[in-house]
Amino acid sequence: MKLDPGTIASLAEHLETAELERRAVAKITDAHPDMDWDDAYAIQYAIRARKIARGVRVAGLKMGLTSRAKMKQMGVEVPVYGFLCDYGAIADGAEIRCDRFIHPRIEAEIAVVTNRPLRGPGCHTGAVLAAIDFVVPAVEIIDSRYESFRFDLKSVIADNTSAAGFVVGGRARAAQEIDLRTLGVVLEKNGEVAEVAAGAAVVGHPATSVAMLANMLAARGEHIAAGTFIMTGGVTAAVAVAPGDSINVRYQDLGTLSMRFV
Ligand code: 0L1
Ligand code: MG
Repeated sequence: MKLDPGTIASLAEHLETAELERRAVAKITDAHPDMDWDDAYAIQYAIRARKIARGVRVAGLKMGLTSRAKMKQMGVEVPVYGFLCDYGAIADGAEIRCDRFIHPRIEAEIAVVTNRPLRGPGCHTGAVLAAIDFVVPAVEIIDSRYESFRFDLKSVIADNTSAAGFVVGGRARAAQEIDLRTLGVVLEKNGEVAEVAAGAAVVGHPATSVAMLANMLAARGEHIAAGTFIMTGGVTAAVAVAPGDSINVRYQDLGTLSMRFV
């Protein structure tokens, strides 16, 4: 690690304050160009510890930058992970106030809930499929705390991978009932098709994304506990939303999620 504990703590406070005050800030690598991957995750974990200390509950985990579309959109090559907060849960069909966020974007995702622990290293797609209790459709609301969504990978990891909210609903299905790779997704914004994708957009298979998560956690001596809700990553590029926008995301075999931004 390149940053000392005091700097990690102050960057965690800086980024969390930006989130809570809905204020965009410069990417932190501008002031700390030497920070490394361990520093980036240390800042994210320090943000998580701050929230837990205030009574926030971790609602699940997320993988980010898992699709080619997202990697291309953001100019990066490696997936990242973060955590979801209880206060980010939004009901299907809700009206969502844009002033809760700085510059929200949405991503259509496939989420899973596990029914047994998953441990790396060596976790693989088959092990994940055996551990999925059910699959549900989800939409993530991302809201980078960085000005104009301009960041690099280390800055975005520290910023909890832009996590801001999530909508879950539709129809829960067993993983054996559906083919997660060919599962089609159509994202409509204001009645027009904005994005079309299939599950394979997520590192080839959404369950592979979960295996990658287990293997990344293993590097920190952690695992995915049974009963964990996991967003496997956007199948599409992120779509910007503004007051007045109405969103429908149609998932093959899993129903539709809807929301309106005000
Ligand atoms: O969930 C995601 O893929 C977001 C990762 C962070 C990058 C971004 O803000 O788009
Ligand atoms: Mg996402």
